[in-house]
Amino acid sequence: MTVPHRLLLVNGPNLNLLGTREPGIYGSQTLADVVQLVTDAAAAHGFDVRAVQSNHEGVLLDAIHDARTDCAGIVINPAGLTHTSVVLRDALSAVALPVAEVHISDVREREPFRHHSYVADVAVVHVIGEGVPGYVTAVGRLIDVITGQSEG
Ligand code: CA2
Repeated sequence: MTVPHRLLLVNGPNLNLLGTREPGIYGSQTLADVVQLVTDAAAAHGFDVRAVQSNHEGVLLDAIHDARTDCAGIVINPAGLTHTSVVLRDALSAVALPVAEVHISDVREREPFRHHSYVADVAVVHVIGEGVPGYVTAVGRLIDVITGQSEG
């Protein structure tokens, strides 16, 4: 079977507020900027992008399940669900696509409750604390995994 040239970009709860609040932590770029950057980075490698952001966990789970049929990998910033959600982790594990986990801020340097990620060990790429440009780094590294140029 040929590998689809499409990535799913998932942004979790509250990331619709990017660029409107807390610029000291998350910068001033918006969610629309993130989607454009990821779309352009993927296009440079011949991939297109389906983007979803939701404040509802079930919507994110459905999008991840749907990716099974037509995506080659998933770039995800699970936001606060990173630290709480076994069901999100189970969905990512179930679809068995390569996953890149992105965090804009350096969660390792923040409150202790942000230090654990339920997603970390189902992801093959981790980009943490590089700001919004970290999404672009994640796309490049994930596509290297998909195309067999890297183990992750
Ligand atoms: O650093 C990240 O990317 C996070 O995933 C962002 C989450 C946070 O819960 C994680 O620990 C780290 C928060 C997303 C909320 O985004 C906002 C953006 C602008 C203003 C307010 C919230």
